[in-house]
Amino acid sequence: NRKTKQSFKSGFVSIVGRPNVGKSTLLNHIVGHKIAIMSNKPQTTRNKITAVHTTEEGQIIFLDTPGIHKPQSKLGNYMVSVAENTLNEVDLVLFVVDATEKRGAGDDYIIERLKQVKTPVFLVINKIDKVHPEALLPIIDDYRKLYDFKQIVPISALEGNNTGSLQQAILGEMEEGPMYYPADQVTDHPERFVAAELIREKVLHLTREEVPHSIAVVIEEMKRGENGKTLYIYAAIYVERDSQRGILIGQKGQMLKEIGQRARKDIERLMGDQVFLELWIKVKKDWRNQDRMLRNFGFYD
Ligand code: GDP
Ligand code: MG
Ligand code: K
Repeated sequence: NRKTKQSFKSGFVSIVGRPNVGKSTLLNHIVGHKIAIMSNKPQTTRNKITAVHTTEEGQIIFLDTPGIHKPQSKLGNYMVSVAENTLNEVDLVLFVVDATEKRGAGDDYIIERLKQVKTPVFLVINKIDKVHPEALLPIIDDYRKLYDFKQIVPISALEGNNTGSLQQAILGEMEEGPMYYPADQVTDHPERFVAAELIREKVLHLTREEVPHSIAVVIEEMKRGENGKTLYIYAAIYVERDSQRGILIGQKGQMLKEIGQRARKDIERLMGDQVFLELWIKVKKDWRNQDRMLRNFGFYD
C-alpha cells in the first residue's frame, strides 16, 4: 500500500497590467505582507519585486514588474525593458485588468507585447467587488477575441474573492520543482529597498498631485544601534525642483514630519525592530534623464 507523496511544484510568475488595476494589491493579498507598494497613483512600482508564496503543494515566486507602456524617458525605456525581459523568463504571466474600466490603449499595448512571448498568460479580471456579475461576460468576450488566454479568472484582490482559486490555477500551471526560497521568506529584496519604497509611498500618498513621480528615495545609511535592536535609517528624498522641496517640507516642517512618522511606523511593523528615521530632501534637476543618476539610484543592474 504505497502512497506516493504529491510532488512539490514551483515556478515564477510575472504580474503585468495597466497602472492602478490592482497588481500590488493582489501580490500583497496572496503573500500577506506589505511588500509591493500600493498607491492610487500610476506607476509607483518601479523595480522588480520578488514575493514568495509557499504552501505544502508548492512555491510561487512573483515578480511584480514595472508597468508596460510606451516609454517617454530613459527611465521609462529601462522600465519597459525590465518588464519585457521578465516576461520571457517566467513560467506564467498574469495579465491583470480592471473590471470597472473599459479596455484601453494601455491594455491593447500590453496584449501586443504578450503576443511576442511564448509564456502562457492568465487574464485576471480584478475589482469584481465593484461590478454586477452580469457585467463580467462582456468583458471576458472582449478580451478573449484578442488573445488566447490559458485561463480567465475574475477576482477581487482587495476583498480576496476567488483569489484562492487563482492560486490553485497558478500552481496547476507549474511543474515539479525545488523550493527556491525558505518557506518563511517573503521577499529577497534587501531591507534598504523596502524601506526606501515605504518612504516613497508615504510621499506620494501625502502630497497628492503636488509632487509628481519625479522623486526618488535613497537610503544613505542603515545600521543597528549598540543594543542590536534599534535600526538607524538615514534617507534622502530627491526632487527635481525647489518648489517640490518646499511642498515636501511643508509649513514649519509639518509635512516632512508626517512623512517620517508614517514611514517609520510601517518600517517598524515590517522589520519588527525599533526604528530611528532621519529624512532630508535634495534637489537634483532632471534626474530621470541622467544615466549616472539612474545608476546611483539602483535602477540598473
Ligand atoms: P497597481 O498600480 O496595479 O499595482 O494597483 P494597486 O494595487 O496600487 O491598486 C490601485 C488602487 O486600486 C488602490 O487604491 C487599491 O486599493 C485599489 N484596488 C486594488 N484591487 C482592488 C479590488 O479588487 N477592488 C477594489 N474595489 N479596489 C481595488
Ligand atoms: Mg503597483
Ligand atoms: K504569450
